Amino acid sequence: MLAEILKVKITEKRARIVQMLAEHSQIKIGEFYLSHLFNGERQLELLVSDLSFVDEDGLQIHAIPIRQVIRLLPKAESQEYPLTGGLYYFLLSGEMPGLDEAQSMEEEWKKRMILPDYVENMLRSMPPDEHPMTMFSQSILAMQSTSLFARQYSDNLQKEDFWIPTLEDALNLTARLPLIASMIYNIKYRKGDRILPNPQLDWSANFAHMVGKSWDRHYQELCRLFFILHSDQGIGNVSGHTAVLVNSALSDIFYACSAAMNGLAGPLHGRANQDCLKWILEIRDHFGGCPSAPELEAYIWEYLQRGKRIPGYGHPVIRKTDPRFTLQLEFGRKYLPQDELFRIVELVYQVAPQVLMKHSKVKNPYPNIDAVSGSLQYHCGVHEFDFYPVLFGVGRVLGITANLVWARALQMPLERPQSITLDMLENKIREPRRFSLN
Ligand code: NMX
Ligand code: MLT
Repeated sequence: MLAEILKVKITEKRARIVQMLAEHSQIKIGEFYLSHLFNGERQLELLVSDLSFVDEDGLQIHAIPIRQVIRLLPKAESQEYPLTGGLYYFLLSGEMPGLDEAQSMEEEWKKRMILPDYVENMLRSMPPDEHPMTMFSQSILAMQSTSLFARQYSDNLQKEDFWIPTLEDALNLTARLPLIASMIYNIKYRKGDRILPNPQLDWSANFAHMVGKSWDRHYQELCRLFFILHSDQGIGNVSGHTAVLVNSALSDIFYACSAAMNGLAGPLHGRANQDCLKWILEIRDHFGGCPSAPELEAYIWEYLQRGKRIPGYGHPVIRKTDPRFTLQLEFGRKYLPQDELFRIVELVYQVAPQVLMKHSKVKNPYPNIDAVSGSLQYHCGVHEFDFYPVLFGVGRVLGITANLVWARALQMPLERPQSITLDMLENKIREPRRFSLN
């Protein structure tokens, strides 16, 4: 049924691209300057994702702002946050699902929630001090041998059909994510205990169940919110772009997502949630609790003087408080307003933007998705903050795999920009006219 819907949309979008290229292939979309080569290509519109878009106001999925997405996605009876299956259906199809469609995606995942034994054996044999993100990336990579795309590609799969086994791979990988993440958690922090999935539970609640929190309805709701908020963010971000780049070589979804997770593991990207919670704990320990606003202001000044970055603050694109931060803040205000760490997070939000504006060249002094997520996890008993980037990764693989299905559907080519040397750049500066004729 989903594949049928996709087939119709793929035909329509392929035709739009063919027509655009036939009629307007020489139209100028933008221009770039020398500075772009040294500022991480900020604001250059160089990639196409028809799933989501980020601008200074934050994320839109299929042109709907994330706050509305959360409001519109279907919720199961007596649940406060939407089913993650509905989000995945929406990402892939572009159509807002009803409860039936969301539940049918959840059922599809349940059928596929099986992990090859060797993944568990591999995880159990890894050193105890291995970072959980390394374990997560390795697990995804280890399953590459299960890729249907890779197998069918060797058997003469036609280009127009590349998306079909890619969709199968996407469904298989995403179904296994709660199993992999909970297994890593249990091996690292719960003496290796293994809890089997409960077929009565949805994908997110099953994760909560498999890390030993099936009794905790707040944690189930937090997981639903968390995974949806972390799912997609265009494909210009490091993890999204890495996946698209790797997949453009026709490396399958497992190769691409493993690579993406290695990018997400960086402190400027997904690891910021781990660093942020650690920093909030340092503040608590330094003051023996929640400080006053002037005390915190002085602390942050001193911290910035040491050349440090405030984790969870700033963004390459968004220029205000990230709506994904606000949605989580609202969860905290509802369920844990008196929690000490959450109160510190709220105080940092009051104090840090003004200090950052005065202190540094930061373009956005406001919080991003990572400034609050850890405090909610911590309150719900997930204290092991080096695990938080894995939780980010579980969400992000949803958006990445949906993008990769579409990248194959739209037959996106091998990415291969040109690189040039410093001498060549200096020659262009000396002789701009000669080069602008190119
Ligand atoms: N704390 C202190 N100084 C900052 C911060 C911050 N949080 N963010 C930016 N700056 C400063 C910094 O000095 C930078 O200059 P330089 O590169 O020379 O050190 C200057 O402001 C200009 O940076 P921007 O152009 O505003 O930001 P950019 O687009 O380069 O980077 C981030 C965006 C998100 C990487 C950056 O704001 C940052 O490092 N934040 C902390 C880490 C973080 O929260 N990352 C998570 C982002 C979201 N995610 O999950 O992926
Ligand atoms: C993300 O969710 O990927 C981050 O906000 C970083 C980005 O958008 O570049």
